[in-house]
Amino acid sequence: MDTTVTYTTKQWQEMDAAHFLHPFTDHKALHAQGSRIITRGKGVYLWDSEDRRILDGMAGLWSAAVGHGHPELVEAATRQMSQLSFYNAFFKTATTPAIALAHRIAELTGQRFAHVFFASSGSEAVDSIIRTIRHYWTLAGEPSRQIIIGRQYGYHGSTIAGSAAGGMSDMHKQAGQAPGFSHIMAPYWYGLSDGETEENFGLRAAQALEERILELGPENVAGFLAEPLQGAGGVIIPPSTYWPEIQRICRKYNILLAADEVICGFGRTGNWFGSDTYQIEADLMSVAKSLTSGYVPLSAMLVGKRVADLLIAEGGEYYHGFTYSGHPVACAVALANLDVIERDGLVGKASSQGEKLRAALRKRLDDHPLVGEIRGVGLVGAIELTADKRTRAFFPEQADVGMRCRNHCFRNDFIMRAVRDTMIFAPPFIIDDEQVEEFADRAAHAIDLTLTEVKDAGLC
Ligand code: PXG
Repeated sequence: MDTTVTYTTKQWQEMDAAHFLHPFTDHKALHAQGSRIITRGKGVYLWDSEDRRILDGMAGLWSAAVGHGHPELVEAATRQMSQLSFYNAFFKTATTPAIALAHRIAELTGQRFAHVFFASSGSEAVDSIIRTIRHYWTLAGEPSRQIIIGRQYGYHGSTIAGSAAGGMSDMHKQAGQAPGFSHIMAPYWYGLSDGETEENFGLRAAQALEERILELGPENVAGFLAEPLQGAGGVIIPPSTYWPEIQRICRKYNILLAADEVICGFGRTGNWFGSDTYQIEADLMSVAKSLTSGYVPLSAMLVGKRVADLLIAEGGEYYHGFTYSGHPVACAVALANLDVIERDGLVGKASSQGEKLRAALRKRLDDHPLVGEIRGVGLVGAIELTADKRTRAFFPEQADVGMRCRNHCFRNDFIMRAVRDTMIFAPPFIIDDEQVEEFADRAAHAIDLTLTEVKDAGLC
């Protein structure tokens, strides 16, 4: 079936509504409106079934680091599929792309993470981390250490374990709460501070971890799981005081620190890992998204020395794995993707283009009545929409101002995500100077349209 021309847009929308259950979607609302059908992509742009060109400010879903349609990744997939489309790694076998990729990732971390376990999604990598942490403590002779501490607004995927570790209360309500998880406040200075300085707030938010460990009893706490910066929770960038204090607390109570680098990993923050940007010394990391630029599903759990030494020294069956752990095609695409990122200096570009993008946004929006803050690091950022620029007051939740702004973006062929009333973005690393200006123009236009709508609705 030719999936681009066989049907009209309306026919695709009808088939979509009849059969395709979308992720994280109010299906009733979507069916009333109809999906936008995306048919192709190149660089920072996507095209829909009406041949409208869309500027993709979210890189797919935080993933397309090298942009859409990169021929070298396509070629790597084709070559590997022709040679060996799949073989597993369960029964004393391995494929060459999986070995080469594990080796390459270990090198990229400077051998701080010398062991790599592959899965397909970020959720699976996180799930692997949780069970590996618990297994570690059993092997270490402290089996009572079961509790994983996460954070409000943390996002760690949508499996039962991922959603339980994350701090999204709506997900907890639907999925049911799994035992063995606890959550502390987010280091969200803009949204949660009591007027204290950013540095003091960062310390307070980190010390919530120590308080919780003492409440639960250190002998019951297995690990702390956190994104270097919180992506899906609204691009919450921690104050500079936050991570050093978290690190101190983890060391003091001997608990394992796991960095969920699914969004940050492989350049997004302007360094290879978010852990480099914030000087986090984690025991385990999860990566996905930019690992293959999202061309094929692939994720990994990276295991540091403390855990690997015990796991390997003790031996005994490790009862965990997925059919596609180390899928050769996915690993071959990842290797080609890392080649492109390295050769084209895309980690440095994420940093330099990110700075240009924030400057372009600030030039247009710093004085805008609807904008409370513009923040970012590398090529991930956020624009806070506010009802009152002076007090940074939030709009009432039911006013859905973020969603209104997202709709204006989308109608005008531009993609930013809304989290509450925070507009977030994470474009491909290959975004050039002209596209940075286009991005800022489109964002400013959508925010202007939102202001008019919000005023008309009497919300400010
Ligand atoms: N950890 C983090 C930090 C993530 O951002 C996952 C784990 C789960 O990955 P998978 O591949 O299982 O989806 C993620 C995923 C959004 C959005 O709207 C973000 C994600 C997924 C879907 C939507 O921002 N991040």
